[in-house]
Amino acid sequence: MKIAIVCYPTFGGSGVVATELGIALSKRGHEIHFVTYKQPVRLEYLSHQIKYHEVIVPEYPLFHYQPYELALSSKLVTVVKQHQIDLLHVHYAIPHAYAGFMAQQMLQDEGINLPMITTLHGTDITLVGSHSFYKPAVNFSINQSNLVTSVSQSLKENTLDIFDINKDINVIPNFIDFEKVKFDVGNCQRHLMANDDEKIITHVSNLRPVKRISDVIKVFAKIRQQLKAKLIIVGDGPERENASVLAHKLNVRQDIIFLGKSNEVEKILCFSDLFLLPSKKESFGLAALEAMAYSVPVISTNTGGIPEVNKHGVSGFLSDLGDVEDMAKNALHILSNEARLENFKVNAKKTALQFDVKAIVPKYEALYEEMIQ
Ligand code: GMT
Repeated sequence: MKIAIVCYPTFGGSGVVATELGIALSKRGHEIHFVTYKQPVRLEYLSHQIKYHEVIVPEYPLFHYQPYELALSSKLVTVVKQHQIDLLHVHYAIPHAYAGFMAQQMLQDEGINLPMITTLHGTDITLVGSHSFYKPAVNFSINQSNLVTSVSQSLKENTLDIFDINKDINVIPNFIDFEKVKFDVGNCQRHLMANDDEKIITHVSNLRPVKRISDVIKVFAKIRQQLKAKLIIVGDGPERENASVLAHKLNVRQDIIFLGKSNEVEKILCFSDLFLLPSKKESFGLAALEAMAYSVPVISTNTGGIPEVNKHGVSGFLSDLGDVEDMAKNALHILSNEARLENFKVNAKKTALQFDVKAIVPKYEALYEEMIQ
């Protein structure tokens, strides 16, 4: 099949999933066309099976807001016609499903049928899409999609609660390509980050308020009272400064390393002992799944779709939102006994293996087949 994928090309989970999906589909013989404003960060190579089409929005002083949806839908029309695209897969409803619908309409005018599948990722529903500024347009474009998927059962339920949806939502969880999960001893340089007698705790996110970075720091400070440890924070965002201030206040700043944005998270995960994800909302928690794939147990909240990924008492522990006491207690339970830590590491990986790309991608392919028939 020839598939056009629209996504955010940034470090966010939806862009990562869309990119990994495109790569996996290309390896299964499909021709993939990414249509977005920048080459996706995880898209390291282009080939005859993977192409990237840049959406350019020229600055024009009359416009206070440059019309990205307009440029995207026009670009889609061009790409679909030029490459005889069979179907369109948009990731993240805003504004992609909306632009996709417009492209469908324009193509229909020329007698071209372009089926569209929309994958809902989380904040497009729970944070941004539900705002009254966007809600009617998001509701409309979800209903106009030929097929809709969500990355967890929890997100499906949220969508049905918040919007007036008149179609079935297929749940297809996010995934990991285990062929890429390799421990390269040369790259796994634990000694650069911590001493042998220190545990390494990791958090990866875009440091937005929804991620509750202050809880990450508070949990770490409690752990640090009981054992030697370093906290590595990967990613950047608006809460970074507050996190640093709180770390000073709790007297743990010297044990925290802020690494900033990175697309080599595996180099950190390979030597991490524990992963913290105390999010307020999380439709899935791809960062937790990636950690588990590298045998890192997860201490998380029990919000949204996280319980569908992190299994309480198996791959880590789940706590109520904001219960930093419980999170620290669970973290210390895992970290304070080497045999127990090893057991959680093994089980984290086993749990993650249920989300192997090989099991998940055929589910998308089945929907594509259904759509183009
Ligand atoms: O988590 C983020 O802030 C990024 C966001 C995105 O849209 O890129 O992530 C959402 O989609 C991911 C991939 O499906 C999920 O793993 C995240 O849980 C989800 N984030 C939230 O629901 C807050």
